[in-house]
Amino acid sequence: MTTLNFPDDFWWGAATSGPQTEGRFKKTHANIFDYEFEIKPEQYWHGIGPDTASNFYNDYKNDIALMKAAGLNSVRTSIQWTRLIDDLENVTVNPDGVRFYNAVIDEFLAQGIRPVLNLHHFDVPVELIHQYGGWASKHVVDLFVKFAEKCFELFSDRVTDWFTHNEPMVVVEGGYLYQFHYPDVVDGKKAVQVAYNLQLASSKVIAAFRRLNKNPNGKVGVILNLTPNYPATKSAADLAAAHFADLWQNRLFMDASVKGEFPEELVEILIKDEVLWESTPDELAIIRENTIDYLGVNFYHPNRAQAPKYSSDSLAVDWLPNKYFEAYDKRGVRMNIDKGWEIYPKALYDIAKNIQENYGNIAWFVSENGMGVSREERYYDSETNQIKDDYRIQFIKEHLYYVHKVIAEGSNCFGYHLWTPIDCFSWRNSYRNRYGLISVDIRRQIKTLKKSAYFFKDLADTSRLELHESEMEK
Ligand code: BGP
Repeated sequence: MTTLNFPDDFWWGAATSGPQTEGRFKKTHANIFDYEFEIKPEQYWHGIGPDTASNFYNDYKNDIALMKAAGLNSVRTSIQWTRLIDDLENVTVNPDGVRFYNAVIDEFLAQGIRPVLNLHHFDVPVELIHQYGGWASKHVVDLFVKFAEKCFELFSDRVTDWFTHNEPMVVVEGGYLYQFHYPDVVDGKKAVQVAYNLQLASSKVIAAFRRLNKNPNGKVGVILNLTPNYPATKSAADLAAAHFADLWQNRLFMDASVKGEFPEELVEILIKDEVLWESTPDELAIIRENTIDYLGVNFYHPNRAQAPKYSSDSLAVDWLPNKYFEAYDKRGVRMNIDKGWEIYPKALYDIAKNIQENYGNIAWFVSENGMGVSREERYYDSETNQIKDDYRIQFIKEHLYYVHKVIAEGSNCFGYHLWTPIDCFSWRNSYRNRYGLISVDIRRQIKTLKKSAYFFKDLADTSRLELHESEMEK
């Protein structure tokens, strides 16, 4: 048995988002999920949409008390643009939205929990897609900046920790390449513009934060889903594929957010392929001058890449980034079979080393990590009235082993947030995979601490983790 000690002021917390918890109650606008559920409810697991979610809008006090009971000292959620703003063009605020987010922030603070607020968690107002083409439009970028300005004016007196986007690459992939989020477009050139516009939005919001933030301790960052792209083999073709995947999936947002510029090599490829984004010198200056204070890293599973089997240099195929790489499913690896994701904790170490060595050792935290499991009621234990989620505890421990190791080697990591405090709505998967420390019976809205919540409370209270040999070096 080994004992690992973490820093005293470490963020022990969990992350969620507005659209996945609040429910649609009293919202003036529909985000893409609200809308899609109206028109295609069958796309959602068991026909369950975001309209009630985990009822955080009504039940936030009870939920925050449960988060406290699970030991969380910091919690990330997001402000829904579709709740806070009434008139999206003229940016007037909705009084009930302001009341609600004030009440949530004050309740977190009253419970001694640090509220961490994100501004965009995939939940663009659907009418901005219908009117302007969503993130493909720079007008939408500017409307988002105005929404962010309102957030800073209203809440930055009490909230010190802000993030511009959650996983912008998922917006690009889900909405414009691989059809897992509305508007389900497949258009590589548009995807490139959307990626650029999301970065521009993040940088402009950071500029606004520098002007409007009311709190001397205030900081702003972005949350990126990063993973090494491990090549399938050491062949030159696979190495080149993994290299491009890294440029596209990781370095595009990472370099622009931390260093203020896009990777030159990626820009050259996009120019050669005639799909580069439209930008202006003024915009590029904004990106250069408004880099992040700190970084959130979401990590669930590693990516592996191989050379594409078929060349898409054919005239019949429009440009897609997959011209250069294809996902590689390695055999014989550990899997979370419910979600279909590989479990490989060491990747978190590799991510951290990359941040340490290539990004000036910028301050960062694990902003999401977690294990989604289906039919979790299988693990219900009537004696303790708990879901005995030992697999989740194991998953957390194995990842924390590497977080500890890399901190000991000088990495500037200041926290670990699990996805998620309370089981929440997960887009088209709805409530299929449960990730929470706290379970929710979605019909009766009864919430109960799982075994992992008690484990997490002990961890947060002591900043100490006991590990067996078998839980290390996975
Ligand atoms: C991340 C998102 C979260 C959450 C999580 C779990 O990509 O930031 O919003 O959904 O993944 O994944 P899933 O919901 O697909 O199971």
